[in-house]
Amino acid sequence: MKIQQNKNNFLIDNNVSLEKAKFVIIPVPYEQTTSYGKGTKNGPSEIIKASPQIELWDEELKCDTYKVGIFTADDFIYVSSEKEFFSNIEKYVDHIINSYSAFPVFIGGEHSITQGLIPPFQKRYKNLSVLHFDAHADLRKEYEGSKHSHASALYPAAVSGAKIVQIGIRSVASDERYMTERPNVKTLLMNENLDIKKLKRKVIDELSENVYMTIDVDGFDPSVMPATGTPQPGGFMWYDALDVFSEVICKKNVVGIDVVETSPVKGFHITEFNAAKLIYRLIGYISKKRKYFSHW
Ligand SMILES: [Mn+2]
Repeated sequence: MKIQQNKNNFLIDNNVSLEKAKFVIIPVPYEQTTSYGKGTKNGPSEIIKASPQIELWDEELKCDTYKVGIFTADDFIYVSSEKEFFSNIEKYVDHIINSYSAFPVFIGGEHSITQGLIPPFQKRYKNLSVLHFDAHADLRKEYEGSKHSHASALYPAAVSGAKIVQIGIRSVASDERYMTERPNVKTLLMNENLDIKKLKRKVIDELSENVYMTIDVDGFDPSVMPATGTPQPGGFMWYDALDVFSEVICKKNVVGIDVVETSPVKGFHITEFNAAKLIYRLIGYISKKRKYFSHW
């Protein structure tokens, strides 16, 4: 399976090969089940398009993180059917994480892609837990006739028995509430966890050592990430979210990340800029954890 380079690179055009890269960005412009605002299929390309506007020198981490090598893979696209897409993406992710050492960062697309992203990590890493950052619980068995719905993004992982720690949650349907009562699901409602220091402690206590992070941009407050299909008031502010993400990356072994549900609005660029900055900062935290730069 040959992984082609994207015609547009995240942040900067460089000639790093996937073999040498420390990070691989994988755009997944999948959109089949969005229930309200459409446009997540344009999320990855607009985030990548905005990314060269982000300063390469990271003002928090005080380094040019990109120098570690970031490879941008070609879009992983939907061809014919949901069933085929999810079976293909699992094989693709399986191949990437078992053939290359680059840390994978997936950009969605709608949140259902996470259903295909997590299983290969569960095969590869023992006792994988999931940090789920979202306004919505996404634990419905199916929604509007599809079990691959964005509203069911975490359902398969939950029934697989993986520990799932949900933060930012402020929208739970009555027919998915029973899922939040499973022993392996910890739903930390936003309104009950406004003290970030305490929240960080709970999150660290609940997660296992190996962690996959799935970040729906609607977990942020709409003032931070306004362009998303199903927004909810009262989400995470920028620095609080970074505080939680950096803590998890520092204390655990984070093995993969996805950032989903950016739904670009023409002429209104806040969300794709902020998502690009978020992805670069997360790459920075992982680089720091792995001591890719000597000054850390
Ligand atoms: Mn959501």
